[in-house]
Amino acid sequence: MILIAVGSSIGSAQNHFAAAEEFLQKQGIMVVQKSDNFMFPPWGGIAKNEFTNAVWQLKTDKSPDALLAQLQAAEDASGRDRSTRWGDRTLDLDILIYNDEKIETADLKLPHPGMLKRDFVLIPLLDLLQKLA
Ligand code: A4P
Ligand code: MG
Repeated sequence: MILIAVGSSIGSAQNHFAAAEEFLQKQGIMVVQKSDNFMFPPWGGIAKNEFTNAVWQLKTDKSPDALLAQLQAAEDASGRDRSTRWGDRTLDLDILIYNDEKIETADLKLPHPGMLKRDFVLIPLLDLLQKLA
């Protein structure tokens, strides 16, 4: 199972999420199930806006690295400004798990190290798992 965390705190999250789904589909990355969208206060002390967060299940033959590159391209297409880590963003797409892959490189950590500590990941994740049950 491939799961990603989806987040937005600048502009219309609905629009960014819809554009991301279409972008990924064109690259052969299918969104097979989506949690509801949930609103959360900004976490981490740097972002200032409210976030919309969700978790999506994907289906793709792409490797973890190739998937990450496409997620970053989708973020770029939304006008993402990367100058501030943890800052507000139009679109953030983080890989949570990619089957049972364990990866610890500078560019990709799997499973995502913060996923079990963040309510903005866990609550959408539970919603998604309920939909899959
Ligand atoms: N990277 C390493 N592992 C992964 C992975 N599993 N998935 C690297 C995606 N990327 C991964 O990410 C920084 C680098 O992480 C990338 O170059 C990639 O190679 P980024 O998206 O450019 O920057 P970032 O998102 O600011 O950093 P980071 O550490 O991913 O931050 P988070 O954890 O995403 O936190 N509050 C709420 N309520 N909701 C949010 O979604 N998000 C953040 C950002 C802060 N506060 C939030 C939220
Ligand atoms: Mg990120």
